[in-house]
Amino acid sequence: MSAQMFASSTVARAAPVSKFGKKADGVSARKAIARAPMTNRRVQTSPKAAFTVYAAVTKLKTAIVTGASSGLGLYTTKSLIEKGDYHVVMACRSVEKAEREAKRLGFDKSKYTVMELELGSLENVRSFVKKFRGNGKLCKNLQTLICNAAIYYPNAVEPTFTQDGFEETVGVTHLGHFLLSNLLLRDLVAADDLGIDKRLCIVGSVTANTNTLAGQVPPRAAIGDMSGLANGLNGDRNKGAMIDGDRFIGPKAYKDAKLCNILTIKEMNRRWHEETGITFSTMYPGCIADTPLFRNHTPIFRFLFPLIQKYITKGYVTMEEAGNRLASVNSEPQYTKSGAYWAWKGGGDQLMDNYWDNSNRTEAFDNTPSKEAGDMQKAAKCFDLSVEVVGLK
Ligand code: LMG
Ligand code: NDP
Ligand code: PMR
Repeated sequence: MSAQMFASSTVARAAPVSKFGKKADGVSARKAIARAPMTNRRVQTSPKAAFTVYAAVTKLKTAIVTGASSGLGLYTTKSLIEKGDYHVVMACRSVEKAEREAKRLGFDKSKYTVMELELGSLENVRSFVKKFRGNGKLCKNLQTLICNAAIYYPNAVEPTFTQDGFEETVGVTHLGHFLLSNLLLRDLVAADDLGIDKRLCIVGSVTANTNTLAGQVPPRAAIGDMSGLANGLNGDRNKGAMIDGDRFIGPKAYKDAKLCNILTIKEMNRRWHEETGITFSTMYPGCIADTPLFRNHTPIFRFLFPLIQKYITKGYVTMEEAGNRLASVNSEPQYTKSGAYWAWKGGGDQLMDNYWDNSNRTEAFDNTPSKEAGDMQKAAKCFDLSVEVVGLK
């Protein structure tokens, strides 16, 4: 990929530069995708013969899931494996934990591969991509990248830092994924046509969306002029460790990172959807109030939070249900609208006027982003700054 790929002014909105553009044979990536044989859609006359041929030609689609060793990522992996036609790359910081969890949930060994991915190290992200490319079969069948991992320090008063010196919450949850998804875009485009479109999903959150009640709980997400990001997020508790350059606040760093996740998808969609055909999406899975994400909260919070979400807001969803939602967004035909921010009805997780409507909890809709999450000038600026900070330019 050339540096040109990322050269986009936040002011001038030129047509996307053609960077996936040419495959070895000079065919544009989009056309190459369109022309690839639809191997798993062949029609046969005899059912038995059809089955034999189907089994022989059907390839497992590869899905990469980051943070697949816990919570939402683990149950998304389970859901994809249960679909039958996926091989999941569990991209995890602890290979041992991921193997243990896969075994605990009884995953079919032929349906997953655990690979080490430490999102707090740019070098590790690059080496993950290299190793993934080294596995020709998995790489060739790449259908979706699911950026799910995150960390949350609700009570932190002092920032901690990634190996590259970025404030850790944003470093892992936004910047690590930003580098990963930019690098793997090329592989998504080049992968075989598996009879289904390619997807790239970064998990968002209601708490980043200030047009919801949950998003109004202080401290609210706000990335301001992004001066902290521009300076590399390496300040101290008083200045420069937050994206807005201001004083460090643990829970705000998480909500800011989730805001960047949403903005990244909106901007990737604007830049690349048309050219690559990839469906870019983000989503709010519901309030999975009992995952280890809240491990650093007080015990009283961890006790009350699931109860309140279950019985009062009704925003609670199980890890299983949330996993099905994220797996569906990456595999089902009803989620091919690129640039969408999916949320599910019910549970007080949407805009004010729908708050207590719990009559239909299964229907997903493209949620209206808050002013900041839908600000395309900010999306472009955040993207360009992130490109510089992770060294893509
Ligand atoms: C703070 O801690 C940290 O202090 C701060 O530094 C920062 O880290 C922040 O953003 C993170 O967290 C949280 C602290 C204060 O809470 C606790 O540690 C105590 C546990 C409180 C649990 C609150 C969970 C809230 C979940 C949703 C609430 C829904 C509200 C109801 C809907 C109303 C809509 C109009 O936490 C606070 O912010 C204050 C806590 C106040 C709790 C209010 C809850 C109201 C409901 C009370 C009913 C209780 C019944 C229990 C369950 C019933 C089951 C039958
Ligand atoms: P968990 O803490 O259960 O899972 C987070 C995953 O991220 C874990 O696998 C964790 O690894 C991994 N991870 C953390 N740090 C790193 C790192 N440096 N490098 C690589 N992987 C890392 O949380 P959830 O399942 O709840 O969260 C999943 C996603 O859902 C997040 O994006 C979160 O923002 C989002 N979300 C969650 C909500 C909820 O209510 N729980 C609500 C809205 C959104 P390890 O297993 O080693 O800890
Ligand atoms: Mg919230 C309908 C109201 C609603 C919903 C759906 C959530 C989801 N929360 C709601 C309301 C409230 N919360 C209210 C009124 C309060 C003040 C009492 C409140 C408090 C609260 C705290 C302290 N809520 C929290 C916290 C957290 O630490 C969680 C957080 O922000 O993590 C980043 C959280 C959440 N509330 C939610 C959801 C989904 C979360 C977890 C968000 C995430 O993981 O991205």
